[in-house]
Amino acid sequence: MQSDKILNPVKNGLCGVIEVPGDKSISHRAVMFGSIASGKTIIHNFLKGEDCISTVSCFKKLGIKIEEKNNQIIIEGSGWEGLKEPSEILDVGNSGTTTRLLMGILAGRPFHSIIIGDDSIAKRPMKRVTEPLRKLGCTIDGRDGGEYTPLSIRGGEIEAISYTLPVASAQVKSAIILAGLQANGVTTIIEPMKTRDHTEKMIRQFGGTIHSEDGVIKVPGKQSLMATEVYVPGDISSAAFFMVAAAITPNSSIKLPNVGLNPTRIGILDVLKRMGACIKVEEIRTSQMEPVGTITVETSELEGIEISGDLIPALIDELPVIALLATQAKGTTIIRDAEELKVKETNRIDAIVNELKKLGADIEATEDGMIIHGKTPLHGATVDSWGDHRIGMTLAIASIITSESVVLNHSSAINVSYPSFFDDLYSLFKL
Ligand code: SPQ
Repeated sequence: MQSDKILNPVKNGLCGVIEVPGDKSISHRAVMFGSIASGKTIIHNFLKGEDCISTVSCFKKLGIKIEEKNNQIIIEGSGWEGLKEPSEILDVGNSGTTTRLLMGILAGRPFHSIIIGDDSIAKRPMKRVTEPLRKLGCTIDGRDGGEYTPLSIRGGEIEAISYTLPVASAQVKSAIILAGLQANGVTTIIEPMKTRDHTEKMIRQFGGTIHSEDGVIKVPGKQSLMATEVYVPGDISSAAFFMVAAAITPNSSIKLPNVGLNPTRIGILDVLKRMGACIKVEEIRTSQMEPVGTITVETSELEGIEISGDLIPALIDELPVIALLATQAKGTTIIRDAEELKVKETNRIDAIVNELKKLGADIEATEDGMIIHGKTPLHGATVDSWGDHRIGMTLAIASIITSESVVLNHSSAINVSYPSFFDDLYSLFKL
């Protein structure tokens, strides 16, 4: 993957309206639920990023008819029984969500499958999912005792369990929920911290039952789901790049309509407000079960803050771009309790600290986060995405305010979640 891009700083500020693409987490889940439900599921505003395309490709290999018509994804599901033993290996590409949620679905299916992914997936920990699924009675093997891909899964009859999540992870929670839907009995999951709840919402949308109260989730087993129509809201994790761009660039204002505002995902709004950003959230409505609204951010005077604790799961994917934001805030920003960043597409603490330093940032890594001193002018340099879409987009946003051009190596990693990112970014440049 050699895709270098020369990025020039903006001269006159950023201005405009960007409708960011569909939410990645919700797009994955819509394909998965459409594939296990009975009937025709229609998905609107599906994210055509590489990760979600990997999910579609895996379910096609599992025998599900999925096609794209008039910009909609149409899935013909026949319930759980519609999934058939694949004759080919299931390739999840770069997608952790595909890997882990797929494992949960396959745990209850009476056949054998093999999951592989790219070099990044091969380094991401899977025992966090393998272990609870084994407790349900599924047979899983993989490198290092089931920690790493390739993974071999033989599913079948499974029994409900009660399980306390050792890490705050929506992917682990979702994998157990998806297995629990097929198990004998009621599966109980205890969540130490609230994580994104798109899986729970979508079960209800597809006519299923799930109870969630005070961090305890109960999933009755042997459930059948019914196909439905899904409208995917804009991805707040993609919108975050433009929120930060507007806040740190002089003479700028960016409006972002139709952005998903699920309370488990809006930590970035809290951070921007606490740092003193000029931000407005309006036109809030509920689209199906997900809140949606319009966010407007303008050039802002920012102050450093501390970001830690329960807030971390609500902004985990935004922390690289929040680190950039903090370089333009007066004072010190401390990010704690974010060790999960080390097991994403890259070690995102090392990646962002190394790359922002090359641009002149005053930033240091800690055991569980970062410390950033601002406000620091940024200069040109050659930087690298480390093959991680969120690192790539953060560095592209940084290049808007550098004093010279930035060369971004491996920029194509961005296609994982936002293939039209550069077109949208350049549309904001004022002449
Ligand atoms: O799918 P993947 O590769 O894990 O994607 C990332 C991302 O930055 O897009 C993380 F690397 O998002 C995860 C997120 O960090 C998507 C996700 C989900 O859809 O359930 C949950 C989070 O991961 P986790 O491990 O905290 O559950």
